[in-house]
Amino acid sequence: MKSLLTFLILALGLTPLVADEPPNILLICVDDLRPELNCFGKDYIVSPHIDALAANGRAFQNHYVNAPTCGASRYTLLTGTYGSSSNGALFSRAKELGKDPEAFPPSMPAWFKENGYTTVSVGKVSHHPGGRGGADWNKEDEPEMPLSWDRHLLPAGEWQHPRGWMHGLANGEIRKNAKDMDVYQALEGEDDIYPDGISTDEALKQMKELAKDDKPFFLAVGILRPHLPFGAPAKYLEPYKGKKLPPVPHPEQPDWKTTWHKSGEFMKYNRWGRNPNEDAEFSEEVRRHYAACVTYADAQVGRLMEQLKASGEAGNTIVVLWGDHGWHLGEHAIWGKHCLFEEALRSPLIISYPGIKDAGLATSSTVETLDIFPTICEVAGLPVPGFVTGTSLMPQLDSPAAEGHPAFAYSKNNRTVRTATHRLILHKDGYAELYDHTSEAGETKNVAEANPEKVKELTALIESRLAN
Ligand SMILES: [Ca+2]
Repeated sequence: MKSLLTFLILALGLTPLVADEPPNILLICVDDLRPELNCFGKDYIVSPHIDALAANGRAFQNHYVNAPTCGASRYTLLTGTYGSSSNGALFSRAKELGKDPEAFPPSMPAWFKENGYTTVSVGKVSHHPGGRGGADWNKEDEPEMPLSWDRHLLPAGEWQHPRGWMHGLANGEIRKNAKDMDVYQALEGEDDIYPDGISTDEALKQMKELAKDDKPFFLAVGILRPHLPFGAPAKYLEPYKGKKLPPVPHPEQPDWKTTWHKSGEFMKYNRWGRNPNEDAEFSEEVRRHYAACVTYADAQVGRLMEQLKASGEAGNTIVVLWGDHGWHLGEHAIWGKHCLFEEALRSPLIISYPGIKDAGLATSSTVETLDIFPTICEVAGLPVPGFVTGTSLMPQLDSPAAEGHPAFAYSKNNRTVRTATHRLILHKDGYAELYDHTSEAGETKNVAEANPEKVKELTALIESRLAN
C-alpha cells in the first residue's frame, strides 16, 4: 500500500517525504504566539531556532486559526473539524464519546494511532496541559481526549498540578488570585525555574524513548509561553533591555461596532494597576517581556530540534510548528485575544521535512488551521480521512506560489472569513464589518456600507461553510 501510494504521489509530481519507513511527526504547539518572529519579517525578535526550522521548511505567512481562543482553536487542530467556540470544546466531545464511542470520528492523534503510530502528548497540546479534568486538572478518569494518546503527559514539578503549571511563575509560584501575581517577570535562573523548562525535559525524555522503538511516533509538544503571565528567565530579556520597539500600529480603540474585547485576563494579572493604553513606558515593558517569552519558547524549540538530531530521527520526521492564535499587544487598544481581528487570528505555521522543495521560501497563500490534519497525512503517506474539513497544503509545500483559499473563524456567534484581499466579520445580529486589506486603512476602517456587493458575496461564503 505504502509503495503504491509513493508511486502515485511521484507519478502526480508531488513530493511528500519519501522514506523507507513511515515518517515520525513532531508537532510543536506554541501558546499565544504572534507571527512576530525573525522568519516572519520582524528582525527585532530573537528567534534563531524557529528561524532555522523555517529555513529548512515552509513558513506560512498568512495562516489563520479557526477560533481565537486556546481550547476552541486546539479543537480544530486536533480533530480537523469545526467545533464550539468554548475552551471546553474537547471536554464536551469527550463526554459524548463516553456515552457513545462512535459519536465522533477519530481525532488526529487517534488517526495516526490507528495507522500504526505511538502517540504522545507533552505539555499544553489540548486545552488542559496533560489532558485531564477536575479542579486541578489531574483527574485520571476525566480524559480530555479519549482514545487519542498512548501517553498524555504534564509533569507539574514544583507547580503541584497541571492547573498550577499552566498559570505558574518562577520557582513553583502558582496562581491563587491573579491579582496577586506579576503580569511580567524575569528572574535569574535556568530554563526550569519557569514551567516550560520541565515539560521540555519530559518531551526530550519521551523523544529519546520513542526513537528506540520500531514504530513511528506522533509526538506533540505544547510550549506554554508566551501565554500570560509573561515570565521567562532573565537571560531571555537581555536582548530587549532598553531597546526601543517599533510603535504599536493602530493603538486606538475602534469607535464603531466590532468584536473588541476588554482584555480581562491581562487586566486581572495587572496588579500594578497600570494601563498600557495610557502608559507608554508600561506598554513597552509589557511588549519587551512578551518578546522575552517568545525567545524562551524559541529556546525550547531549539532543545527539541537538537534532541531530534541526536536521536537519529531528524531525517525521517515531519516537523510542524503551530501557534494556537495571535495576541493583540495594544493594537485596537486590546491586550489579549478573543476577538476576530487580524491580530487575534493570524498565527505562525511552519512545516518542515527532509526533501521539501524550495526549503526556506515562505508562502503568502491564505490557509487555515483545519488544513494541518490532511496535510500531515498526505506528507506522511497516510490516507486522508473523509471527515476532515480542511484542504491539504501539499500544493504550497510543493510550490510557495500556489494559491490559498479563504480562512474561516468564529467566536461566540460571530463569524468571519479572510480572503487574500478582504475580511468580513458577520455579527450574530447580522451587522457586518468589512475590511479591505488592499488599502492602507486595513482593519481601521469598516467599509461595509460602501461595498454591499462584497458584503453579500462574503456573507454567502461564510454561510456556505459555518452554521450560525
Ligand atoms: Ca492560546
